[in-house]
Amino acid sequence: MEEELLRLQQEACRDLAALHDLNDLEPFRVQYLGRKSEFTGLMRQLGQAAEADRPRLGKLANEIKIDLEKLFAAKKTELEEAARLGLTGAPALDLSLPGRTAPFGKLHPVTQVMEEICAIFEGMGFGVAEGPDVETDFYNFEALNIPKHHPARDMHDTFYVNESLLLRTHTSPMQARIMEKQRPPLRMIAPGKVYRCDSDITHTPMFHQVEGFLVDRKVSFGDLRGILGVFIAKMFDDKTAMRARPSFFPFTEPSAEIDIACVICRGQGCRVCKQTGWLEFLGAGMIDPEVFKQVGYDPEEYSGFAFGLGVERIAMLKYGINDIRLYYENDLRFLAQF
Ligand code: FA5
Repeated sequence: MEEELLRLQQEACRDLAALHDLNDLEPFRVQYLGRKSEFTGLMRQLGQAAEADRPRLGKLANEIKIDLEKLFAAKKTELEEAARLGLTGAPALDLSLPGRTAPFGKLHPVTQVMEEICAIFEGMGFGVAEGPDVETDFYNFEALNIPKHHPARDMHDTFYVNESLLLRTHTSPMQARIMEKQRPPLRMIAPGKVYRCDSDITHTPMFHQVEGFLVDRKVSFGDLRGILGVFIAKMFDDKTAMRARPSFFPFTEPSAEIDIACVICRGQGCRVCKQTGWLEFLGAGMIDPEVFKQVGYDPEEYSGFAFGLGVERIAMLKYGINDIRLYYENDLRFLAQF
């Protein structure tokens, strides 16, 4: 009988170890621990054993039973946990497989271009300053020689917060804010967000500009061309031609619209440049004496140039994107390419 008990114990342990499925637990219990199991049959036969052997065999049978019940309970917990984690039936863990790397995030393409623009001007000695997105009517318009009811206000489609506060429509207010605090010589850029009630494939209601200006004695339009020429060569390449067209801004005189040779067709004429060979690039000019008077500079002593460029526009030219709205749809398939 002792041999029978030990054999059964061995078989049960082997079968239990081989179990991998919760559904196989009940058949196992019936087979080894159930009322009709071979083991229960052996327990019943104990009464027929020699009287001297009975206590020892009884003790052994009990120990085996308790042991098996414990192992069975532990197996049940193990399989239930595996099922909860969804690991049932999964192949054994292969520790030699390479790990899964978390994808890296990247800076938004507009931020990348913005940083590149700032780095180029910083390399030419320009300082960087930032100003408020919610601006006063005074700095956004009045200080820039755009009084109330001036037709130039129509160019800006302004979002007003109240009578005297608005979302700035350009970064030019930073000219006045910086100049009234510092004396020339000045060489500054002011990057930031600007807002206009405007939306189509080349315009968004929020976009980025970088304002730049330089004030000193004897600054000329030639200096402006020189600085912008270096900028264009670094941003694109030194074969990219530029030209200045007469334009109008109330805060610069003379004013110019600067174009660059189309970066897609190299000036030959294509759909992007509407067959002209040129792309509008930024607004610029010599700072108007009226602006100098507002900030207390003597226009007889000082002169300076200013320019304002649209960052999304440059990013579109640089990457050959023809719809500005793509930058703000947050489609990762688009953004991940930069
Ligand atoms: C200005 O905003 C002037 N402050 C620029 C300036 C500064 C002139 C200093 C002279 C001296 P303009 O409205 O043209 O100018 O805008 C400048 C650039 O911003 C445009 O060339 C264009 O690239 C970009 N831009 C204008 N509106 C939008 C818009 N809705 N969405 C995206 N980019 C725009």
